[in-house]
Amino acid sequence: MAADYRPRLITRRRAILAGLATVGGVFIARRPSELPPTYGNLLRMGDTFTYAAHRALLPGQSLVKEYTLADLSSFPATGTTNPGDQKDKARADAYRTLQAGGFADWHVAVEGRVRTPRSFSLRDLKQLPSRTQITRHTCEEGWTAIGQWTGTPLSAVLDAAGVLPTARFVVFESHDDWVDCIDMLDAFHPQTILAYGMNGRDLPLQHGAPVRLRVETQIGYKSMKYLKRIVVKDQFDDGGEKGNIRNGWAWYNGI
Ligand SMILES: Nc1nc2c(c(=O)[nH]1)N[C@H]1C(S)=C(S)[C@@H](COP(=O)(O)O)O[C@H]1N2
Ligand SMILES: [Mo]
Repeated sequence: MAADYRPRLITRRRAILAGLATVGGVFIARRPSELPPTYGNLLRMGDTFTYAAHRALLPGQSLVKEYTLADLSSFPATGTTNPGDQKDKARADAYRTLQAGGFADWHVAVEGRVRTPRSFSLRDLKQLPSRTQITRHTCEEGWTAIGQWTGTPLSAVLDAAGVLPTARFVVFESHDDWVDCIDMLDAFHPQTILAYGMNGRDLPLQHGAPVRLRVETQIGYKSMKYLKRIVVKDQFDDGGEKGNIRNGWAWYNGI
């Protein structure tokens, strides 16, 4: 499976320029065979177009720009900054307990359409190959920041569990009760990582400790903090009430 998603070392900028040169033909010739099914209403038609255009114009695994240490900026924390403070007491307590133990008992489950459902501790993740990348985070609220992230490529975790050939989406759940998903192209993208380090240190509490997702090909809210569970699915899953589509956010928001 992983072989289908082998990285191609070409920058997204170059890919976009090359793509635009032949936009009409390329768009028709390389239109993704199937779009995620649940965009639902008229206002979300732009998302479908963005998704189709990205999937058609960009070679699947082109990399986003990476920066140098000299480019690091201050990095605000938004949304949940401590799941121990959330209203739901059971969830808050569960997170506090993990935190009090230095996350030694934290695990992320990898389930669903995989050959071997597994659970990874922080230590397990650190024993898999690691990747460090300095990237620009873009929040839908209008700010950007550059940070360095270290973690395990999601592809390594998915390969360890053995994704079944029919699988098409990867769903994520967090300790603050977020649900979101990405498609296989983003899941196996070389810069999509489960990050446990930020700017050379353990991932701080406010930025998603102990492990967050980094989806560098999409806008900030796709990079889920406080990861808890990963479920591989054959079908698109909008996350129901908790999912970002029903809460007015775009499911696909490529940059
Ligand atoms: N679990 C969880 N993940 C989350 C959020 C959140 O509130 N909870 N906020 C999102 C948004 S909108 C952004 S911009 C980034 C913020 O990451 P940061 O707090 O490290 O800057 O995380 C995203 N992932
Ligand atoms: Mo955001």
